[in-house]
Amino acid sequence: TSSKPKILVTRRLPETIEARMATLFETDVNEADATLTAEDILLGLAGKDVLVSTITDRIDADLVARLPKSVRLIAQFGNGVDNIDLDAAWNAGLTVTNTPSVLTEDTADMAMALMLALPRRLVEGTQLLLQNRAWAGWSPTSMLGHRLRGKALGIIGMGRIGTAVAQRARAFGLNIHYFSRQQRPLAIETPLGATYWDDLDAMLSAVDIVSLHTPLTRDTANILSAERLSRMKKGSTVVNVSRPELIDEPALIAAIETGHLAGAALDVFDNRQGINPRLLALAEDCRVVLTGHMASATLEARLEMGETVIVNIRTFMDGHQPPHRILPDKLTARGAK
Ligand code: 8YV
Repeated sequence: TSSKPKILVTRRLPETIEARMATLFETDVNEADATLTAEDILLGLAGKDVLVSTITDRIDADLVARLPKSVRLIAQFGNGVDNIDLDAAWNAGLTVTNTPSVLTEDTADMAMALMLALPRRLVEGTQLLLQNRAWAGWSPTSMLGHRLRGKALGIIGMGRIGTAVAQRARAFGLNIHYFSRQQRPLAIETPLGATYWDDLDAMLSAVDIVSLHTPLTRDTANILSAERLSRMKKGSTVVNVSRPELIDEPALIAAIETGHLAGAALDVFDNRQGINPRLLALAEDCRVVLTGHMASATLEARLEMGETVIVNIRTFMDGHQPPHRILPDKLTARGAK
């Protein structure tokens, strides 16, 4: 038997990453690329050292309790780890790592793309041409949208991604407001021209666009509750490239239907029973822009995420502290969904 670390990879990864993993580790990849059941994960992990997981793997307390003793590391291919019951993992003596930083800029780009898509009617403009198979030609009053410059953007969660969004938003002439666990140091805040709010409700009633950049934890679940959505300005919008559970989705849909909110641009939405038909109807009406969890979906980010997973595994298996270990005091673990 080889002394190489034995790893189970639950989803297909870019070819070059799988190839590198295959040379470095005894690698078992879920070729089917469909989400594995808990039973399949357990079967696949027999005799393994490492589980390479993604957001689609639900690693709850029950699964953690049943993991083979040989498994000591959960190396998440991804930044958010809300699919993992961190408390259970830590209590079981497991190390958990993630792949932050490498997807920050791409995710922030997508937030800007969504932020622009709504007021500049990007999807509607394309659909119109496709439906008519023709263009009616320019007119002074056709397809008027709204200017982004000068609007107030409220960022919820000013970590790496929130800060990258703020940098971009500043270049677009937005006035930046943010709510975060802590105020950014002035050295960061000043160049961003950002206003810190310690009261989320107050910020929500002052901004035109709300963009979510907080991880999903026990504390942040439903952070945009029905009550909070009702505090938002009439005609304002929501952008979400984080997690669906941060928003009371039925309340968001209702707020757009009644016209209280002008719309939403969502890269993440509740898909447990498929896309809510009312959300689809709003998308058809171009008041909602929908994409399917694409914010970090660039080849470049995926390759760097893969490399980061490899570094985490190698350092851990060499007996060192992996660079992207998630420490128990870092987050309030929410536990697996
Ligand atoms: C990843 C994400 O693709 O990194 C995250 O938190 O949401 C996604 O962009 C996914 O998590 C992969 O596990």
